Amino acid sequence: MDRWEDWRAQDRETIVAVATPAGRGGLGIVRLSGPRAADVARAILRLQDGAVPALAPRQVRRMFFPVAVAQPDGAGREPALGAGALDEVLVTYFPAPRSYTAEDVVEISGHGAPVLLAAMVQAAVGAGARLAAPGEFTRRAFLHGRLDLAQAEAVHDLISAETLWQARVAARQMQGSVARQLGPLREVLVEWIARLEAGIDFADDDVPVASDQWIAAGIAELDRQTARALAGFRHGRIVREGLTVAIVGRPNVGKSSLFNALLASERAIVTAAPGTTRDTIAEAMDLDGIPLRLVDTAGLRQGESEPEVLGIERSWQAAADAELVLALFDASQPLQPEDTTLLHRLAHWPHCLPALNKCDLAPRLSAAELTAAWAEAGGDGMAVEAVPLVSARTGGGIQALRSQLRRRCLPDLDGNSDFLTNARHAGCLQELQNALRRAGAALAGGLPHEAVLVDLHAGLRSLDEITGPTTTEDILGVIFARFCVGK
Ligand SMILES: Nc1nc2c(ncn2[C@@H]2O[C@H](COP(=O)(O)OP(=O)(O)OP(=O)(O)O)[C@@H](O)[C@H]2O)c(=O)[nH]1
Ligand SMILES: [Mg+2]
Repeated sequence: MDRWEDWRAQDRETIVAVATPAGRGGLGIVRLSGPRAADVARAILRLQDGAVPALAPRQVRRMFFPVAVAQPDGAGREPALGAGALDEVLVTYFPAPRSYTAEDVVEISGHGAPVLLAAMVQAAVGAGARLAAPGEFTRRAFLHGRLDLAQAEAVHDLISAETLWQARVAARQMQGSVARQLGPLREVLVEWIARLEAGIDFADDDVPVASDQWIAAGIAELDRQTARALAGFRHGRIVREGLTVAIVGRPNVGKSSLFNALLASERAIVTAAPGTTRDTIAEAMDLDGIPLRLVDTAGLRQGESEPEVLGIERSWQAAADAELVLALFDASQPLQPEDTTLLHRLAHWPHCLPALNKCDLAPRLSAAELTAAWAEAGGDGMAVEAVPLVSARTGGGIQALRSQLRRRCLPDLDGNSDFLTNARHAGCLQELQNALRRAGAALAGGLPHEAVLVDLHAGLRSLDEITGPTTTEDILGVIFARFCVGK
């Protein structure tokens, strides 16, 4: 039996799982889905008078989970309330197809004690349900056409979101933003395929065959659109995975102090002695929705001891690994030789932002002097007013620095949250682009249109893998296995 058939057979079973996270909570939800969901709920729940409850569609009903169901102490004994209720629950019944899975669904909301929830699941299994596999509820929603694949994956992203921004992007994708974004591209691709097919089928008739020049222009336009969608993925990946910012500078300029100020926590040790930080420290922070990994590093100078030299090597490694390097200088002292060395080393790095700290003290190094030194070292023309001026001690300028970091991380985002965030989707688009380029090359090489069509069809399959209709079972298996049980 192949996996599709296997899944369809499983669909006829009724599944059960705890939908709320493991652990204690005020409330906990047991979810049932499948043709027998209502029967199973009726078998394990009772009304206050001990009667078997009726389930009204889309209405919340108060019921009881009887002790006798949780601990049946004799065969054939009717689960009456007599000995009492283990829990008082609220039950909602969503008949097919207007439910999350498009099957009959019952949600039992009880108190969030793990033993109680486990007993309810156990009772449901006793009444004929089966434990759900990870992601099985969402997989059923996909197989029944309630969600496309990109939407189903967005459910996982929403649950895993660590910042509100990520949640917002995932929520839009759950509402179908990926299909909406790629829809026009797909339409044009299908049109070209149809045109070429018609040209071949009716070659002997009077259907005008598109000129190679026209087809080539069409393919090139598709390629441009694909490239645009792929470019959006760079931002999308940042939203999804975040990025790393490393603070570097000579000893004592206040890197650890700034690290603490940005994190709003005394995470790193700060002392007046240069060479305090010996090893890199990384902490996660939320930069207005972008998950950021902030790295504090050992001060850069000619190391005096082996541990210091090793620490300095790690600083450079951290800088090399970071998407943005914040190069920190001390505004209360003139530029030191170590500062100049650092400027020279960083000047040609693509993502470096020089900044001035200790601006609460009498100034001995201005933003103008720093930008002049930066330019002299070979750095790109940096505007004097673009240099962040902060005081890690008083907190002055920290908010402005945060905004500037955000702009540097995502320069042209403008509140737009419609872009690809999923690496699998980007991979499919990359495949599409490769196919389009092969098609273009086939055409330019004078190959027959049949050969061009093979590539265009391959491109369409890649595009369709994003939202699902032509996705292979293997990919589906991988996607839904990442979900937690109960989703
Ligand atoms: N006045 C003032 N002092 C600061 C400021 N930032 C840091 N300092 C002081 O500068 C000294 C060095 O601070 P650190 O944060 O340890 O400097 P660092 O760059 O991490 O130093 P290393 O770990 O040795 O490389 C400490 O005495 C801090 O209190 C600031 O904005 N203003
Ligand atoms: Mg330090």
